[in-house]
Formats: sequence, structure tokens, C-alpha cells
Amino acid sequence: MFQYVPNKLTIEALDLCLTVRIATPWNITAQEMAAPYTATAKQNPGRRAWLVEFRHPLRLDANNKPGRKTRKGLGTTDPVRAQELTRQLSKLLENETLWSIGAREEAAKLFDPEVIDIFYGEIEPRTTDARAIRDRLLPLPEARAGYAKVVLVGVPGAGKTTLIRQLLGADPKSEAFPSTSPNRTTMYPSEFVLRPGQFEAVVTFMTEHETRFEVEESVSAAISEAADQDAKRVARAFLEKSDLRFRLDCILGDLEIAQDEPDPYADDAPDSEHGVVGAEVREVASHDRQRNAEFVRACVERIFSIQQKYAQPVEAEFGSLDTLALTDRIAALDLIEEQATASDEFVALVSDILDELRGKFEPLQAVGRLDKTTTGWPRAWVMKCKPEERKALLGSLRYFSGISYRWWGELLTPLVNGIRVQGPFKPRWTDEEPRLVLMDAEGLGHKANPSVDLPEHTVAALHEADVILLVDSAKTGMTHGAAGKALESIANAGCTRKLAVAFTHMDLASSPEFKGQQLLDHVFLGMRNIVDNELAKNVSPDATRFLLSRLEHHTFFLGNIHKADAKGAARELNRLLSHLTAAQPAVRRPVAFPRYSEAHLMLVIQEAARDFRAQWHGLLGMAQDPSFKPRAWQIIKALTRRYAENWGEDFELRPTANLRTALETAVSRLLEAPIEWAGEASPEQKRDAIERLKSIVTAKLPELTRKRLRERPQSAWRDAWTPRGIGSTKTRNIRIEGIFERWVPIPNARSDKTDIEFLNEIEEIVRAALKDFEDEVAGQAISALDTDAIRAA
Ligand SMILES: Nc1nc2c(ncn2[C@@H]2O[C@H](COP(=O)(O)OP(=O)(O)OP(=O)(O)O)[C@@H](O)[C@H]2O)c(=O)[nH]1
Ligand SMILES: [Mg+2]
Repeated sequence: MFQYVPNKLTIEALDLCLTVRIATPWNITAQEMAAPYTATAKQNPGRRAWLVEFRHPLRLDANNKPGRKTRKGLGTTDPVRAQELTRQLSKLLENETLWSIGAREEAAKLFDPEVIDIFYGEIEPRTTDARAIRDRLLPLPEARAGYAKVVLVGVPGAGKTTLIRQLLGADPKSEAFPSTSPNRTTMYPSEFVLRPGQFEAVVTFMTEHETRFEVEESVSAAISEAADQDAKRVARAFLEKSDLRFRLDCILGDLEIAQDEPDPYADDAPDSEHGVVGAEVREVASHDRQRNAEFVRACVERIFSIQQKYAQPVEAEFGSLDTLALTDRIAALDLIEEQATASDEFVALVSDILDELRGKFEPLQAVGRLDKTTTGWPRAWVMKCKPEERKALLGSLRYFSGISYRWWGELLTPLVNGIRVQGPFKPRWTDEEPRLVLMDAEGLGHKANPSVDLPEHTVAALHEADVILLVDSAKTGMTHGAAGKALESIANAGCTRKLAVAFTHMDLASSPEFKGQQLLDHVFLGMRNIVDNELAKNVSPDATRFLLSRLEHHTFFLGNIHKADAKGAARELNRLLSHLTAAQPAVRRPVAFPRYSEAHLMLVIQEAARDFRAQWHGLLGMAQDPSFKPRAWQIIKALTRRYAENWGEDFELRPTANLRTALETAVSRLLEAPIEWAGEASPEQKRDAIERLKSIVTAKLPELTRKRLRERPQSAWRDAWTPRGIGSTKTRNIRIEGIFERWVPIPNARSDKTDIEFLNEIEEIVRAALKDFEDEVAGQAISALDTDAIRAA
């Protein structure tokens, strides 16, 4: 039987406890585990849609055993069809030879597509294929056709989306699209194409599998909160995830119906009524609000009852939660959560919530076209319309991008993972019809960690862009840590030549001391100081000079852009527009190539590995580091689950991004310091060569870090996730440190094979880039010789 040992357990004793605990009565029994896999058709109470419940042999449960309980929609309301699909799934579950992703094609010959989606959808590698869906349904115009691609980056609230509204000519009052607000607003990639012709839009959604993961996390966070019997706090934990990203309240509505609640997100609520094509959108009707609130209340009640049921045996074992010391209370809550989340009641509640979410897509059947999976989960929403139907289109799109409280209970924003809109958009302050692709994304930095490293998709966007427009508010003037970090990443990625900066909020920045040109100089000087302090130290003085000289000509000062007429900003907006539309990348031919020292490479990698490891020693609480404070055990645990199950990087802790950034800094430092040059080159040509090399090498680093820290150690992440109960936090941290020790070793004189392998992988990338570059220079020289020979002939 499980022995309760207060505090100070040794790790070995802990592992023993965990093993014994697995046999406690509230875990899955041996009989259950041995039972053959089978599927059962079900319906959630009060719903017509059929579901199927089964244990998935390839998914691990909380005890790291195969057979996670899974409940998925069958995409039908017909009982006969539901029974037939369930019978087929049972057949698949009987046949062990089909239990692998490689057997999918074989299985597809034997079973209906729904069955294949249900079984294999749970184990498919998770890719960020939403962009691919958008590219397929509405491809971006090519650069050849004269479309420059502008990527906007900046901290939340900088004014990126407000500037996009200006470029689209979207009226802030009557159209209010895309959504803006003083809070964190844009949450997913949004692409806008200014192109003559019809309006077209594609919205892509999270998969059912991803949505279930988010809902599970929300319900499980609420279960942890439920110990204190405070319904409001439980509802908050359930409806608002701590990162404010997956907000169930937007979709489900709130617990309480506050008709006159002041709207905290005022900017996206247009003044006038708006409509969707063929239907009218109004505020959520009061009977709908009532129904939504009842649903949320029922969920909260079910969360309390699950918590109570599973708290009982744990409290009987440990003593009442109120009386436990902090570490024991944490361990007890962890155990309760584990038992609760493995229970039938939990699976049923999550499934019910997913049914409710699925129902929220129903009104959209009337407008546009919903592209669905075989089991009926929406994959994308597509709409085309004439130029004169613009208002209606933008009205419909607000379902997917709005956050206004007025529409809580009907919005789908948290389920969206990308939007692309194309059409004859045009700013009000010009007669031109610009051709542009504008790419907006989530603000940089995280609520809990403002100086967080850039996510992988942002780095990919930097490489893809023709112009990188760093937007910042003149009120704060780049003082936010993430803005400086972005500048540094741009310089390290060799993308300085694409950089431009737009300061917004100039209307709020003026003061009696600073007006007119003085104000512009003041704002520019603020940025200059940051660049001087940060970049000169972290990149190189030469790279810093280059970046500043670039910004002297490519900084734009904008104010009042939240107003339709953007009073006073027209001239500067036009200057910015000309810069964006003219931004086709110049083709630069290399004429000389740099040489580097291998010893230097070894030193910069050593430094990068040391920085990364020190950062994580701090985050895991293994060493004191004022810049990287220890993170809560729940956050570390959530991270291990994300890596163990291969979920995306949208989380406040991102080891892969940290390693990638450390390596970017390292290779940038190396490439900035050649020991010699082969061939004659001017300072500008040398600068070009270094920028090119940095761009080629850093573009390869995301793959390297993903493989090292996610793919290869995936089972080790699972081992780090599984510990539960007393002392598990320490065990988990030790296991994570073990992963880093193995995959990010600090090379030294006693380095072994695995350390050398790490060095070699990076060296290989640098070497390949240098070789290609050298070949290109040689090719140039040969073609020059040929030209001379032709001339001579
Ligand atoms: N006074 C004034 N307000 C502005 C200006 N530009 C933007 N704003 C306001 O600043 C707030 C933030 O603007 P957003 O465009 O939503 O900021 P964002 O950079 O897209 O932020 P995220 O989506 O959270 O990353 C909004 O309330 C805008 O109305 C400006 O030039 N002057
Ligand atoms: Mg925004």
C-alpha cells in the first residue's frame, strides 16, 4: 500500500513510491489493461451526434501505459451508421499489425475514411500544416507578379494591426477589422493580400485533436483550482487559460450574464450593425446568453464533482488538503488531478465541451463554405464575394477574429489558427492601388516572460519576408525587452537589409519639450541607444553600424493611425507605402569569401551551450540566476507533456527556441569575425557576404534544434512527464536536466563522442554554407572570365 512520507523523500524512495502507487485501487486494474481493445458507440446526454469511445493502443495514459481512453465524434446522427463505424473500429483495434502510422494505407483499404481518421489522427506527427491548407485554398501571389511580402513584428499593443487597417483602408468604426485593442489581441498568423478582383477569405482551424488537448488542459487546471470551493475561480481557470490564448469564454460565453459589463476590448466592436451575407449578425440574444451561462455553470458543477470524487481517497490517505504543508499539498493536488483526468467523468465532460464547440460552427453553414474532416470537424472556412459585398465579408470574419465581450458565446477566435484575406483593399490616403502581402502575427514576448525568444514561425517569416517592419509605440520607444531581442535576432539572422521600423502613437509622444523634428530625433535617439547598448555588445560593432545606417533612412513616424483619417500622418504613411511596394529584393553577386577559424567555432558553440544550460538551471531552480527565475512546477510539467506528446511551441517555455537563439548568437558572432578574405571586396561587399552567410546558416538552425530537443529525446520527455506525487517535481527537473546534458553538451577537453557529434552537426551546417558561397564566388569569377574572353574574341 502507498506509504505517506512527509517531505524530504530521496529520489530512489520516490521512484519506489511511484511504482507502488501505480497499483492503488483508483488506477487502471491489471484486468482492465489486459482486456482486448474494443470500441463502443455513445451519445453525450442531450446531443444527437454519435461518438465512439475506446482505449487507443498507441497512446499512453497518465501512467505511461498504452491505452489512453479516447472519445471522438463519428460525424453522424444516424444510429445505424454509428454502429457500423464502431464495429469497423473494433475490427481495426483487434488487428495489431495495423497499429502503426505506416499501416495507414493498408487500413484505408479495409475501413471507411472516418475510422481511419479517428484511429490514425491520434498518432499522426503534428505539423503546422494550417499554412499549407491556406496556401492550397488561396495561394499567395508570387513576387514575380510584383507583390512584396511585408512581415510585421513587434510587441503586443505596438499598433501592428492598426497599421494594417490603415493599409487595407478598413474603417475603424464601421468595419473594425482586423481586431485591435490595447491588450494582447492578435493570436495567430493573419495574411492580407491587396490585390484587384474579388474578395476571398480562408480561415483555418485547430484540429479536433489539438482542441481536445486545449480543453483537457483547461478542465484539468479548473480541477486543480476546485479544492478551494470558489466557483468563480474555478470558472476563470476553466474559461481563461493563463496565457489568454485559448479562451473558452469567447466561444462558450461567461458564467454570469452581465448585460452592462464595460467592454474591456472596445476597439473591435463597430458602431453600426453589421451583417453576414444572407444573414444578420447581432449581439448575442439574451436567451442564447442564458443558455450559454447554463452550460458553463453545468461544466463548473461537473468539475467540482470530479474533484470531490478523486480528492476523497487522496485525502483519506494524506489527510485533509487544508491541513497539508505546501509541498505535500502540491503533491496531493497532483495526484488528484492525475486520477481525475484519467476518469470516465473527465473524458465525458471534455467530449461534451467538444460537442458544444462543434455546434458553434453551425451558423456558418449558411455563409461561405465549411471544409470538414470525414468525422465533421471543421478544417477551414472559405468565402468569395464581389467587391461591393466587402462589408458583409468583413462582418463575417469578425466571428473568427473578434474578441469583443458583446459576442462572447458566438466567437470562434480561439479555435482559429490562421486567416488569409485577399481583395481590392486600398488605403484612403492614396490614389494608388498597391500590390502587397501583409503578414501580421502574435505580439512578441509572453505575458509571463516578456523577453522570450522568438518562436520558430516568426524566424521562418523573417527569412521569407521582403520587408521586415518592426512596429513599436513611440510612447515606449523600444524599451520593451522583446523589441530589442527582435532587433538582435534580425541582425543575427542576416536580415538587416530587409529591416524598416515604424513608430506608432506619435500623437501621444509629443510634449512641450519635444515637438516636430525634435520629437522625431528624440524617438530615434531612444532606439539608437538601445541598438548601441544591446547589439554592439551581443552581435558586433560593425553589424550595429550597418543596422543604424539602414534605420536612418527607413524609420517611419506615425500617429493617429487608429482614426479613419489618420490626421497628420498621410505624408509619412505614403512614404512608408512607397518603401513597401518598392521592396523587391536586390540581387547581389558575391565577389569574395571570408575564412574562419575552427577554434573560434568551437569556442562560440561552447559559449552557446553554456548559456543555454545556465538559463535552464535557473528556470528549473537548480541554480540561482536573476534573469531566469524558477518556474512553477505546473508550468514545467505542462512543458514536459507538450514535448512528450509533440504539441506545438505556443507555450511560455520553449527550450528549442532558447537553444536556437543561443546558437544563432554563436554563429553570428563567428561569421562576424573572419580571419581573412579570399578575393578583393569593398566594405559593403564584405557586409553583404556576412549577411548572406548568416541568413543561410541561421535558416538551418530550427531543424537542428527541433531534432535535438524534441524529436530524438521524445521518450525521455515522456519519462520526465510521468512522475506524480511527492518529490515528483524534483525527479522531473532532474530528468529534464538529463535531456539537456545529453543533447546540449558543453564541449570541453574531456568531451566524448556525443559532445563531438553536437559540434560536428553545427560545423557541418557552417561548412556547407561556406562551400556553397565559395562555389558561387568561383562561378562569378569564371563567368567574368568568359565575358572577357567573348569580348576579346
Ligand atoms: N493614439 C494612438 N493609438 C494608437 C495608434 N496606433 C495604435 N493605437 C492603439 O493602440 C492599441 C494597440 O494596437 P494594435 O494594433 O491592436 O496592436 P498590435 O501591435 O496589433 O498588438 P497585438 O495584436 O496584441 O500584438 C489599439 O488600442 C490602437 O487603437 C496611434 O498611432 N495613436
Ligand atoms: Mg494585432
